[in-house]
Amino acid sequence: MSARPENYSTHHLDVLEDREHGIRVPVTRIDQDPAPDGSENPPLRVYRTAGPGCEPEEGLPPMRSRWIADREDVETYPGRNRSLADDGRGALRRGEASAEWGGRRRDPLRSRAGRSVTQMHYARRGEITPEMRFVALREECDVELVRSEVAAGRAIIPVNVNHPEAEPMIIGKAFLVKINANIGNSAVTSSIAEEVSKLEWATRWGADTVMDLSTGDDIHTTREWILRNSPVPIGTVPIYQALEKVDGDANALTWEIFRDTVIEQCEQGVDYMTIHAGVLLRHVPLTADRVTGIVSRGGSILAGWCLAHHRENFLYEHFDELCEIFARYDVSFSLGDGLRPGSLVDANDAAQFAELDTLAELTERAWAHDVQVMVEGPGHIPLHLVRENVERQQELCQGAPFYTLGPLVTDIAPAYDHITSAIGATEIARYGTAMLCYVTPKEHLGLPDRDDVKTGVITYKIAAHAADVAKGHPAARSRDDALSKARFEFRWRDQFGLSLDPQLAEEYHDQTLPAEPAKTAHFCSMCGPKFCSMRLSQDIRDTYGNAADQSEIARAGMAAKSEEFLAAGGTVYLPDPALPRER
Ligand code: IRN
Ligand code: FE2
Repeated sequence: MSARPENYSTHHLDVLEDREHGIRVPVTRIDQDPAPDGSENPPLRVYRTAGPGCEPEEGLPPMRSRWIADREDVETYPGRNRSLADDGRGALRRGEASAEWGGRRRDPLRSRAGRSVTQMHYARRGEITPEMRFVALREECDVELVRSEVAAGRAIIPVNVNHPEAEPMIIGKAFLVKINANIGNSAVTSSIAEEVSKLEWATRWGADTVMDLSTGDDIHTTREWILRNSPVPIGTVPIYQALEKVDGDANALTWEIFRDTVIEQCEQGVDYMTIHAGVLLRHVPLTADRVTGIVSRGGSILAGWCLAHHRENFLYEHFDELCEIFARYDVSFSLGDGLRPGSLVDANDAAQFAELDTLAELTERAWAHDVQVMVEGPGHIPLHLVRENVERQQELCQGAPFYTLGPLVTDIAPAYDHITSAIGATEIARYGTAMLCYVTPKEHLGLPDRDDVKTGVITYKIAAHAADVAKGHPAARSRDDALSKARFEFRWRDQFGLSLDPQLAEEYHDQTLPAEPAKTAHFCSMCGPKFCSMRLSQDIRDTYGNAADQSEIARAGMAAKSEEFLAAGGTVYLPDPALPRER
C-alpha cells in the first residue's frame, strides 16, 4: 500500500485507540517545536478524512467487514466480502469492474439480510455498534450521545453495508459541522484514475463526504472505483443515472427504471442518495413567478415529468418502497431541495417552503422504516433571512440533520461564489446546519478544476470550523489556540503546519522572506523586524514578566518603548530588539 502524502512535514498519520473494543481511528498528528523558553508544545491530533491511502487498483482494506458480518447485516457474507477482497479487487485491477458489477439485477429482499440493518435501527434498540464507538472516538464525545442522537433521527451515520472501506462519520448538529465536495462534474472528461485522484484530493484537504455526480458511459465503473477507494461516505443523485438510461428524455422515466438504478447503486455501496421526492405536482406552479425558476437539476427533471404526465412525482408515490430498499443496505436519504431558490429575490418563497413541508412529512415516513435521513437546503438567501431557514427546517423536521448548499448571500460576485456562499454557510451552520455542500469559484461559470476543488474544500473548512468555534464545540478551538501560540512564539514551521493550507501559507511567506532561516526568525514579513507588534509585546513580557495586570504591562511597555525610541535618537528607525534566548 502506498503511503498517502501528508500535507506537510510536521504531519503524520496516527491513531486514536479504544483498546477495550478494538477500535482504531486514523487521525493526523501535527508535531510542534518547543517554545522559546524550552517548554514543550504537545502535538495536536486532528480529525482526518484522508484515510490511510492505497493504490487505486487495490482499493482500501474493507475495515468494517467484520462488524458487518458479526451483525449478519448481509446474508451472503463471507462470499460477498471475499469477492470484494479477491474477485472484486482483481476486477478493479483488470479494469473489468463494469462486467463484474454492471447489468446485474438483484432482488434486495433476497440478497440482503431481509430486515433493517440501519444504524438507526440498532440505535433505537439501544444497541451500540462499533460504528458508533468509532464515531465517538473521532468526535471526542460520549458514545451514548452518538447512539441517542442517531436513535432520535437528529444525526446520521451514512454507511452502506456494501461500502466496508468507509470510516464511519456522523452528521448532526451535536457534532462537528461536516462538509461535502462534489466530484464527477469536472472540466476535462477525465479517466477513471483521474476521478479517483479527485476523490483523494478532496478528502486530503478535508472533505467529510464526496458526492459522485458523474455522468456518461462509464458511470458504473467510475463509481465502483470511487467506492472501493473511498474512506469517506459517497453520495449520489440516482435520477441523473436513471435519465441516462432513457437517453436524456425525462418524460420516459419510470419508477421501475429509477428503482433498478437505486438498487444497482445500493449494491455497489453508495452511502446516501439525493432523492427529490418533495417536488410535488401542486408545488410546481408556485415557481411560475420566480425570477430564476427551478435551478435544481433533479428538481427540474421531476417538475418536467410531473407536468408532462400530469401525475404526482413517482418518487413521492413510491417513497415507502424506497425506504424498504434503503433499510436493507443502510443507505441514508438526502431529501433533495428541488425547489431551492436560485437568487436572493426568490429566497424563502412559497415554493421553497411548500417543498420543505413535504420533506418534513417524508422524514417521518423514512423514520418509520428506521431509515436515516438528512434534509437538503438552499441555495441563494440574503444573510438576514438565512437563520430562519435552519430554524424552520429543524422545527418541521424534528431535528433531522440539515445539509445546505451554501447559501450564497449575494448574487453579485460570480468567480467569488465560494466566498459569497461560505458567508451564508457559516451563518446557517452556526444555527444548527449539520453539513455544508461546498461551492467552488467556478459556480455559475464553468466546471471546477483541481485548484477549484481545493479552494472550495478549504473555504468550507473555514466556514464549518468558524461555526464549530461559535457553537462552543469542545474539540474545535484547540487548533486555533495552538496556531496563535506558534505565531506569538515565532515558530513559523508550526504556524504553517497548523494551518489548513500549510503549503500556500509557506509559499506566501517565502515570497517575501525566501531564506530558510527566516522561518524561525523572530519577526514576520507583514511588519518586518522593526515594527512587529507580536515582537514588541513579547519583549515587554520578557522585561516585565507575565503580570496579571495587563494595563500595568501596557503602561510599562509604553514607557520602555518611549525610552528606547528617544535613546536611539528619536528617529523611526529603531535599533534591533534583543532576540529572546534561542533553544
Ligand atoms: C445540497 C443541498 N442542496 C443541494 N445540495 C446538493 O446539490 C446535493 O447534495 C447534490 O450534490 C446537488 C444536487 O443538485 P440538484 O440536482 O438538486 O441540482
Ligand atoms: Fe446558484
